[in-house]
Amino acid sequence: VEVAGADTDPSALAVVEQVLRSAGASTFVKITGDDRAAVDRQRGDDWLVVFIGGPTESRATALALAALRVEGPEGLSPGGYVLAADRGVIALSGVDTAGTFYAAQSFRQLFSSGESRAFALRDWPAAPMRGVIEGFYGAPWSHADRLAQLDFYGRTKQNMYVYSPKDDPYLRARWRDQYPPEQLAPLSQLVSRAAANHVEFTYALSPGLSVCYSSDADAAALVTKFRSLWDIGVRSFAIPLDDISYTRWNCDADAAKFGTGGAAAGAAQSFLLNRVQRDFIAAHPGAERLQMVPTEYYDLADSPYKTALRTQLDKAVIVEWTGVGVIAGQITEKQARQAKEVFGHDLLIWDNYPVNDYITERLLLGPYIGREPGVAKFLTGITANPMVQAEASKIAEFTSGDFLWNPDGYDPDKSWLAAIADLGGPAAPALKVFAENNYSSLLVRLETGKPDLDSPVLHPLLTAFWTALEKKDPWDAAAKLDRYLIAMAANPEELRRGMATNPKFLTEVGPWLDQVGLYGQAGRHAVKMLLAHFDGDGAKAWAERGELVAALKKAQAIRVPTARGPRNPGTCTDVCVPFLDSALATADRWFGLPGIRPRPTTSMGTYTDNVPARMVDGDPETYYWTDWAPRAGDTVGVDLGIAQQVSHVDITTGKPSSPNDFIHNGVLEYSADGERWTTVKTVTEPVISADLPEGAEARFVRLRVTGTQTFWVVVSEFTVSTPDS
Ligand code: LTM
Repeated sequence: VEVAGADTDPSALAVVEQVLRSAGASTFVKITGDDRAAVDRQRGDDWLVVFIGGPTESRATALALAALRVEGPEGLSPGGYVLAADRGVIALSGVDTAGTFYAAQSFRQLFSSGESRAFALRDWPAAPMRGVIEGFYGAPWSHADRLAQLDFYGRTKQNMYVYSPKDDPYLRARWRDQYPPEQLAPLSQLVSRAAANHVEFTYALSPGLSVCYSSDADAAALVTKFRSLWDIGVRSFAIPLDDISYTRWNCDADAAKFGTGGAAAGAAQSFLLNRVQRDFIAAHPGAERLQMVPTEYYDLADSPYKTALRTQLDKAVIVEWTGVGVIAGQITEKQARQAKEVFGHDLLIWDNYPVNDYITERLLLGPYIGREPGVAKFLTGITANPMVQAEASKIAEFTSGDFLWNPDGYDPDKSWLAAIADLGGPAAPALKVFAENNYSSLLVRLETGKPDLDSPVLHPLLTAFWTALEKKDPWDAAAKLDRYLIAMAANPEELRRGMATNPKFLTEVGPWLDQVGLYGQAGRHAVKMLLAHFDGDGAKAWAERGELVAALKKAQAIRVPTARGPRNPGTCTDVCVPFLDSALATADRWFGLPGIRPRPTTSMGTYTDNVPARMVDGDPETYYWTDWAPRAGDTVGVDLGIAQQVSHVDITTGKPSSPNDFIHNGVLEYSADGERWTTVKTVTEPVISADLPEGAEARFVRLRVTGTQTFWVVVSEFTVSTPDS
């Protein structure tokens, strides 16, 4: 029996009904109002009576809660709710309609977990704004992707979606143009779907590439565009001004009115935004607070620009901030407090995770980590910027939503498992293996101060295997490792079978999935090869080597399109590739084959397509180019696969057109294990040539930066010689 009020949230009712039907309820009686006699008539052993609706929706639930001796949701923060059950009665009561909807979502979760004891749950969100900003570069999500996302946000109690795809021309390049009707219709559908899921659809217009801040016509164009969105039901608006130049004006009038420099840019942006605030937001009762992304969105340093925003931008406007750095490894409570002071406005974090537009060959499937629970105290909320791959983004989005609801109780690993269960359903075990091998991100664990490993489960299994092999007792460790490699090898088939109902996800991740399978196969051959050699069976070891090379070649021939052209997907790269390289190098030494080419290593990113492989290709015309000026501690070097005798190192850095792009203060060093390093010499010049001490054993050779510099680094060749080469 469903007892609801005339104003009970229809989406909450739909969720409850769906849960009950899928649990086998066959007959429904709906009672609207608090007709107790009608309720009593239905009571009986086979009936479950569900009261739905908070104080603003249904009087009957309040009476039911009183009978259950459970306090109502009054006084909870927006979105809060009470969910209680005892002896055939369940009551769902939100402090507002969103709260009742969230009560229904928790009812769904508890019901599917088989919970049957009497209980009373009082629950509310820590952060008022919780959600996702579609704010990445690259192919925008499809309409179907967005509809699915909005349902997902509702299910995971997130209440914000910001529509801000960088490559939608109507948002940036052609921001003044009105949408043609055929483009407005799908937006209108998104707005309705968002409302049904208690998600605020925020429309974000980015005029910064061409706007004239002082122009009446441009202010009017902004308002006209916003009004067309208002007319289809949008009530929340944003003006992102990230990734634009603020030292170059788009019109002379701005130079004349505001002058030049950061302070002028802050004044100009405030001028325009204050007009929109006054002429549009304040003039439309029911409009949510305007949001903006400043051009300096990525740091805490005060500046003339920030001072201008702080002092001139209307306080009603919410300012966004990405943390310290565009991709903030960690965001601390202290930083959030400072950010609120330096920006002088209410803050919303634009969190660049799991976005992969800067590293399109990777999927970032690990949990949301590195944010101190206390940040929520200083913020209105967080919106996570996702990957181009909408379905695959749900893993990280689930966890960021979880953090925002209850940061103090947030456990990234538990949340991640719940995310895998939610997306994978019965295929969760296979999805787990897949995600475990696409776990990389730049976020940094609060507990360890380090990023998570690319393949956190495989890595310790490999380490244990090498150690056991060295100790000449490899069998147990090999068996454990092989069990996992079997799961990897079977992953493409298992996941494709298990998640056949989500073809979009499978299409998104196809190349990475194939690669997990091939690395699993290659890994198994590597283990068999090493064991065969250990057993003295050279013929078998040789055969396995062949299979290993074949699988590795296939894995490395896979390509995904990226902004920098086709690239090999980055599955398990930091773990699988070094393992397979080391296994091959070990075997090739036994077989007396020339060693494999050294693998380049770097901590400094890649500028455009000048990939690290170019510094070990033997061609002095090609070069690796870092993506930034190094900081102390940054490194560039080679991994030889296994420790071996090394006699000499030659490194050529800088190039004729950028002669200063070399390491100005650094050291050349080598290591057999990657942990203990020996310094060969200090480095201050672009061309480096050094003899290593006799008998030096190295697997890794690198240049380490010891002082800050403003120049980037070019390395055209990094050559290491062995005594017999
Ligand atoms: O982060 C912001 C505010 N802007 C852009 C995003 O659009 C982009 O997705 C991320 C990651 O590359 N970086 C940005 O600077």
